[in-house]
Amino acid sequence: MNGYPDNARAVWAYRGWSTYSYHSGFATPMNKRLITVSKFLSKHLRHEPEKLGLNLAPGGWVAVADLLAGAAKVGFPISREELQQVVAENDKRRFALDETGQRIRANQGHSTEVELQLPETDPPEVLFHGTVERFLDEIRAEGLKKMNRHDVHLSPDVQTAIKVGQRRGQPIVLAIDSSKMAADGFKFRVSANGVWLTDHVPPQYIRLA
Ligand code: HQG
Repeated sequence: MNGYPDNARAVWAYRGWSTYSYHSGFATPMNKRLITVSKFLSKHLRHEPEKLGLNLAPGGWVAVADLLAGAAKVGFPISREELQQVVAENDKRRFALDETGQRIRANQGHSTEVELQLPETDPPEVLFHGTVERFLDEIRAEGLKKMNRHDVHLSPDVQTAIKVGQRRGQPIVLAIDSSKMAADGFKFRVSANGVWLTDHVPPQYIRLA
């Protein structure tokens, strides 16, 4: 890995950085319910749609009516208003309604089989990946792998990558030479909420940010 010191440098400068998030971090009583709904939606729209009797259509879409019926059936009733509020206010725009408002999907983050129908897109010069120190040796050896998800997730800016890394501890931010990757034939897609997706990032394109 280029520019990789013996002891990986933690991003101490960002210590204490935190933000409001529906999935983690600071939660006021008022948004607690929406956090719970957001987690429920992530679970079923990304990972286990079958638990609500749902099949993801191409693009990851399910009918809102089916989702609400499935949720009620498993004892987690959600109102249409709550659903709309989560879609509109979710900190990372994790979910989207289609133009008719009758279908909903997770914008990214799936582990279940789904064709998201995102077009290949030229990436910016550099992309970022937030991780933690305990993964660095493996990342240095094997590059970034998609692990349990469909794709490797990359962030367009350092702040977002810090947030991603912080989910697991003291964040380490890696910079990815995405323009070089694209020139070498690697494909990139970008989700509706600005997460860059690719299949694998070999170690030679990775350095500490
Ligand atoms: C690490 C969240 C060992 C990788 C976030 C990461 C993001 C390796 C973890 C989205 C490795 C996978 C995705 C290798 C990668 N050896 N560890 N070769 N290659 N890793 O959660 O990128 O809140 O699947 O560094 O904000 O952390 O769900 O991916 O730590 O956008 O909407 O293996 O999930 O969004 O973890 O996060 P994840 P991620 P949501």
